[in-house]
Amino acid sequence: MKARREFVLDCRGRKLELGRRTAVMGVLNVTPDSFSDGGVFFDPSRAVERALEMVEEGADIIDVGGESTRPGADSVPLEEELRRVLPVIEALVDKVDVPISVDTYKSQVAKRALEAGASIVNDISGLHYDPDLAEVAAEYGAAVVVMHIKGTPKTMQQNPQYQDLMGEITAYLDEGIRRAESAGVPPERIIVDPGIGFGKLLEHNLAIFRNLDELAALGKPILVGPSRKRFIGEVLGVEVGERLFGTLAAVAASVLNGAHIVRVHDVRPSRHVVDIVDAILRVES
Ligand code: HH2
Repeated sequence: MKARREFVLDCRGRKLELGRRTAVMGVLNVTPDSFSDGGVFFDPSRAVERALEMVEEGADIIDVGGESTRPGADSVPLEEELRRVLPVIEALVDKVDVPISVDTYKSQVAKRALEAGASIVNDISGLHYDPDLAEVAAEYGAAVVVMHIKGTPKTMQQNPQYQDLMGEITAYLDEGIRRAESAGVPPERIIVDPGIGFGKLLEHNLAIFRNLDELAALGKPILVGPSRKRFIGEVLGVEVGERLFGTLAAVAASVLNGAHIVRVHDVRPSRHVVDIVDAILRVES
């Protein structure tokens, strides 16, 4: 088993140590239609309550999103996305001590979220959709998650095919890193993510978990988001509400294969799993 490389992620001055202890990013979808928790936290006060609960449960980052990117989803107009995420971020910055991330590919949403106090931009397009996003992140000193997607949420699951899965993901992420760094984002503020379920069939998702350590060649912390996703339903034959144990298995596999951060809805059980896997990884052999 290879040791994870250690990093100190600078999120607008807040330092997050990565590598010895897995960081848990808690998902907060302020949407009516997200695939697993749509509508549950659409009310801003419920969303804030859930964020506080996730911090209590061991979340190291809260990821606030205002647009579902589930397969087939349409994009949400800018004003609507702002109306969803801003009140929640504004309320949270004074209440939580952990970095807040904004899950958006739109530079104008990122800008307003960073003005409100967010410190990470989580871009599912890996800086490939909005040409201004990298500069906004650089301007505000934010950290950036560069994620791989093949296509767009609307069309990504229409029979995606790869010649060289890990090679293509790595090349796409490498290009995202290049865009971030040439816009002025410092190298130590970039995270990479293979994008589980984003333009991938079951065999692709499983191969990503198995070969995740190949992404270490990019020299950045690795984030993986397996939470409640369709591949779990495909293997186990269970609906979205019954995917906790499958999620936890994928979380364990991710950390064993080099993930530094896991993005999950179920923070407490994930925290327990990563604490155990971290302890195993730290023991002298
Ligand atoms: N997955 C989703 C959304 N954002 N960001 C990163 N970095 N990595 C992921 O794997 C990822 C992500 C999709 O999950 P969810 O937010 O639960 O659903 P929806 O897009 O329907 O809101």
